[in-house]
Amino acid sequence: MQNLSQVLAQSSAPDSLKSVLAVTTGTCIAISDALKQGSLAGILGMAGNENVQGEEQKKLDVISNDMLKDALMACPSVRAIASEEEEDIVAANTDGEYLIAFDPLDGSSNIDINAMVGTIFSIYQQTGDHAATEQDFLIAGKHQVAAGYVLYGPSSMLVLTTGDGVNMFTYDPTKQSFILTTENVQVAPETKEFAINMSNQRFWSENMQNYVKDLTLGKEGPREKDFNMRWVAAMVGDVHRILCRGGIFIYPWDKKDPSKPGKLRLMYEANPMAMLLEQAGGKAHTHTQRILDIEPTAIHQRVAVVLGAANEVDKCLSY
Ligand code: AFP
Repeated sequence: MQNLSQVLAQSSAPDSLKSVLAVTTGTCIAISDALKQGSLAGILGMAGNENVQGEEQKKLDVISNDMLKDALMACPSVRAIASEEEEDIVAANTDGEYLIAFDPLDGSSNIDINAMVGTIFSIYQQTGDHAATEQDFLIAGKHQVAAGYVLYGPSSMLVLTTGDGVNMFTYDPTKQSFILTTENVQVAPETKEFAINMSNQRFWSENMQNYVKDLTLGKEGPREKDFNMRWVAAMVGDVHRILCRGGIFIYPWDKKDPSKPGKLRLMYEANPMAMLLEQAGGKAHTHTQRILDIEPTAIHQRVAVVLGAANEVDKCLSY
C-alpha cells in the first residue's frame, strides 16, 4: 500500500509543490488530533468574535486557521495564503512559488455535535517576482495546480488531485501517514441521490423549486425514478459522499439576500471542489457558467453551486 509521498514521487508534481502538500496534509493531521480531543481540551464552542464573513468564529475555526497559517508561512515554497478566516491575504515568502487558499474547518457548525468537518485547500502557481497581493489570487479555478480536502470523519481521509485524476488516502495512525486507498476516482453520470438544504425551498428561484419538486415526485413524477436525499451541512462531507457513490449537491441562489449570488465561497470551497469533481468525470457549475471558468473579483466572493453527476447537473441546469 503506497503512502502519499510515494504516490507524489511517481507524479509530475515538482518537489516544491510536494513540499506545500506535505506541510498542508501534515498540519491537517494535527488539526485532526485537536478535533479528537473535542470538549476534553476545552476547545469547542465559540471563540467570541466574528470572521470576515460576519460568522461567529468557533474556537476550532481559529485554532485550525492559525495552525495552517503558521505552518504554511514557514514553508519556503509558499508565496502567500488566503483563508476564510483571514480578511486579507497573508504574504509569506517572496520567492515562494505557490499561493494557497483554504477553508481551515469547513462545516464548523458541525463541530459541537461531533459531526463531519474538513479542511479544503486550493493551490495556484504564482508568477512574477513581486510580493503577493490579493490581485494575484484572483485567478480562474481552471488554473489551479492542485486541490483537495482532508475529511475528519470516522477516519481522516485526504482526497487530492494534482491535475491527473483524483486519489483518496486514509490516514493510518500506526504509520503516521496517508495510505492510498482509492485510485482514479470516477463519479457516475447518473444518480438517484441529491443534497440540498430543503428548509430554503421557499426562497429558491421558481426553476429550482420545479427541479427539486420533480425529484421528490419520484417514480410517479416526470423523472420516473425515486430519489434519496442527504444533507451533511458540511460541503466537504457532501462532496465526499458524491465522490464515493455519486449524487448531486446544490447550494443555489436564494432570495433571502438577492444581492448574494450564493452562500458558498468561490476561492476555497467551490473552486477546489469543482476541480476534484471535473477530474473525477463530474461537473461543477453555477446557474449560468462552469465554476472553473469564473474570473474572481474578490477572495471571499460567493457563488451558487450545482455539482456532481454530469448528466444530473445538466438536467438541473436545463430547468
Ligand atoms: P459553516 O462552515 O459555517 O458550518 O458552513 C458550512 C457551509 O459553508 C458548507 O460547508 C455547507 O455545505 C453549507 O455551509 C451549509 O449551509 P447551511 O447551514 O445553510 O445548510
